[in-house]
Amino acid sequence: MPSATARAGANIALVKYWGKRDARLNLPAAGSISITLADLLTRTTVSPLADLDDDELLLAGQPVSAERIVPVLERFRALAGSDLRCRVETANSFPTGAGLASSASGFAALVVAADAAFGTALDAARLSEQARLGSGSAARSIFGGFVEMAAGQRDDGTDAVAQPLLDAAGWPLEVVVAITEAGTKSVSSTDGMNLTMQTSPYYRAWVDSVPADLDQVRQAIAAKDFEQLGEVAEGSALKMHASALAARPGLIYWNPATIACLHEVRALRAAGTGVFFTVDAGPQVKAVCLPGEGARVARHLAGIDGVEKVIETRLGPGAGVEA
Ligand code: 2P0
Repeated sequence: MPSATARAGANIALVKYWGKRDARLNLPAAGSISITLADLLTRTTVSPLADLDDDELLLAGQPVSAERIVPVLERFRALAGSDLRCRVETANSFPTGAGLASSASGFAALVVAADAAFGTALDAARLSEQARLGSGSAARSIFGGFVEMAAGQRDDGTDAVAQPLLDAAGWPLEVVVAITEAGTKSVSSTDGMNLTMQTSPYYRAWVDSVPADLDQVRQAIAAKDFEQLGEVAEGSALKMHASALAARPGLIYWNPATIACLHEVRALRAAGTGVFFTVDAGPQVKAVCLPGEGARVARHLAGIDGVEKVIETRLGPGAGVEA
């Protein structure tokens, strides 16, 4: 069986995913809307090999535990009627495990490469479902541009998949990522959302508030209304963190530089720059900018004490196989 290589971009949610209705099938408690990024890429090669006893995973050339990817490969083996174990080689173009959504681009690239290697020819919705089983946010990285993930209603999760809303060229927003702490991660997203679900008095209110945000963000994207998009997206990020802060023990993902960046983004906006922020389960700040504003926002964020690095990117395409 030939090997196959795929690429996928990380994504950042504008309406956040934080909580599950079914942990075993990784079904989200609510929908989410994200943008897929062009330059924060995972590249993954899947090689089914006759001489392997177990699946193997190499991250940037180093052997690491294959535990999280074996179930994904098992499903492709079952679909293909194959028992071949795989060598999987993967590398990220950005820091891994620091709140930059490496599990999203990672599982999206993995399922697209596995689908090609095993010849299963799944359509995009089924690829999104397979990616979701690896990591909820990965379902969105199958598609480019603006993407909506459905919570779905079915118990088997076949309707909990993402779909594209608008491609990257349709509204070419720019994104600046301010890295305030490279290479660390306090509490994983999976653990953080479990703790929030189990202990935060604000969890239910958070979940109940998501559908209205989805409606408003869908409308803002259709109308290219940047002001409305930013207002709802900042609110979604802050509400998600508020629910996590109220868990026991409270989850504090931010550091002083994170907060300084949030204030700087609001100061830039007050002075006329088209920009809003969002923050995921880590200390990095993502600034979403109107086309042409990214370089200026990057200069400002790079000047903040505690910002180690800024990455400038833009909206990008969905996951795909490399020729
Ligand atoms: C998001 N995050 O919507 C939210 C906001 C982080 C904060 O999706 O348990 O790694 O694997 O489904 O996908 C990160 O959560 O969690 C995430 P699992 P995942 O982007």
